[in-house]
Amino acid sequence: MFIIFIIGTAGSGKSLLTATFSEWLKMSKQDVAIINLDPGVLTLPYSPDVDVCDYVNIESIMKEYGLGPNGALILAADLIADKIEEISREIKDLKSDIVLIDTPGQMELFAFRASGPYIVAEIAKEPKAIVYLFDAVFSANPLNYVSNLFLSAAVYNRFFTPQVHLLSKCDLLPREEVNKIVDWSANPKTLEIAIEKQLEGTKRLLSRNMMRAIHQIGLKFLLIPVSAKTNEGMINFNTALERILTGGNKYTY
Ligand SMILES: Nc1nc2c(ncn2[C@@H]2O[C@H](COP(=O)(O)OP(=O)(O)OP(=O)(O)O)[C@@H](O)[C@H]2O)c(=O)[nH]1
Ligand SMILES: [Mg+2]
Repeated sequence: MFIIFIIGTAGSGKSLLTATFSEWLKMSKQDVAIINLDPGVLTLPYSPDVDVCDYVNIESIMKEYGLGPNGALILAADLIADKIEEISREIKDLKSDIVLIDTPGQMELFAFRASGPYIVAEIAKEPKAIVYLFDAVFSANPLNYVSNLFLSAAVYNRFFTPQVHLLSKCDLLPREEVNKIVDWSANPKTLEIAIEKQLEGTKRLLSRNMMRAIHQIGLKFLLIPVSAKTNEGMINFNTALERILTGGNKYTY
């Protein structure tokens, strides 16, 4: 069994990618299960095999503890951690080869609270990977791109789990723009040139030093462009995951 967490900022396309990639895997005759770990979600573009909403309910948490929606989401993250043994058993009983986990809309609830790394560690003692989404439209500007680079480095620093980086919603940008962002990720020099050209003052200084710091540590964030609407990039995404999780073998035989 392989466990794959889909992480990204709010609205970056986590849930739809979970839906599309699971369908793609099913078409390639892979045995896949989907877990929804977002307690605040109202509708999902897939039917989860395990749903955290069966364990915690945001509305009743708001009523019971007299909290607003954000306070309730924070408390829900801790309540989910408390239920991890049951959730983990449910996942194990599915006996699937691949488990895709859609994480909460607000990334910080999962990535930057104590419960997140605890959930990742306890959910299953199986090989894991994290998929971090760079929203293509947001990342088209070097300032936003560097902010996202920093967030993905922060996520890596929290989980120390192998990470795959995707440029999501790439159907929303012209091909040249997509190639430009992918080039920034493959070749930091081109990113530096874009920063020099398009930014000035403190924004330029900060972006340049932030990206240099990340590259000096040796962290790599090569982006694979994907679209959950057109299925573009699913093969490359799958190959990157296979490489990380199995050293190049198929998930199942
Ligand atoms: N064009 C296009 N739109 C997309 C793509 N992926 C997601 N979207 C749209 O972007 C919006 C957000 O997508 P979601 O999949 O809900 O993103 P999310 O990260 O799960 O969002 P939250 O969980 O609410 O933070 C929806 O309106 C999707 O239809 C894509 O590949 N292409
Ligand atoms: Mg979602």
